[in-house]
Parts: sequence; C-alpha cells; structure tokens
Amino acid sequence: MDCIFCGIVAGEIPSDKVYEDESILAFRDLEPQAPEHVLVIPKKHIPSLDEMSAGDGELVGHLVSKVRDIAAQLGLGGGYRLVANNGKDGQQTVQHLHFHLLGGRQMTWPPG
Ligand code: DGP
Repeated sequence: MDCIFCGIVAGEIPSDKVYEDESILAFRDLEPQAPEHVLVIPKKHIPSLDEMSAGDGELVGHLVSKVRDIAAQLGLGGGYRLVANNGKDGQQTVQHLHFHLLGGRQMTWPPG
C-alpha cells in the first residue's frame, strides 16, 4: 500500500514520535504550523473521516481521548487546537486519517 503514514507506522519512514500505543501514533509534522504541531493517527489505515466504518468509532474515540495526555506531555497547558482536514475542500493531502494537534501560540479564528 502506497501510504506515507502507513510507512511511518511500519517504521519504514522515519518520524519524530511523541506518543505510541497499540493502536495510535503521534509524531511531529514535517511542516509545522505552530511551535508544537503533532499528527495523531490510528495505526489502522482509514483514508479519511468519510471512510470510517462503524467499528472504527472505538478506535477514533480512543485516539481523541489520548489527545489531552499528549498535549500535557508537550506542555500545552494554555490550550491547543485539534484539526481534521477532510477531502478536497478540507485540504486533506494525506489519505490516512490524522488529527493535527497544534499549540504553543495563540490561535486565531476563522482558519484559512
Ligand atoms: P493534511 O493537509 O491535513 O492532509 O496534512 C498532512 C500533513 O502531513 C501536512 O501538515 C504535512 C504532513 N506530512 C506529510 N508527509 C509527511 C511525512 O513524511 N512526515 C511527517 N512527519 N509529516 C508529513
């Protein structure tokens, strides 16, 4: 399967990991948009939010529930933002479900 993030999960592509357990992985984004910018992904290849199957809810719930621990580990006590880009209009460029965890600066709204 030609998926960059599956390659990272498999250890074939190097990454700066910040958290890992049996079902999820968090690693620093190659193009950081904030002082802390981490991607949190399921190890299972799910292409996007749109392509989650019913059984994936528990896995994604686990992922989201771990975000506060990862944020705390990164020292983001002042807050953070969690973003999932989906599809073309959402500007999703990697077709493996991922959540951007951004922090370390004041965020603004609306996003671009
Ligand atoms: P998105 O546009 O939401 O699909 O974000 C994909 C992100 O993935 C983007 O911020 C850059 C990051 N990225 C792409 N390739 C790699 C890679 O090989 N390693 C790491 N660490 N990040 C990557």
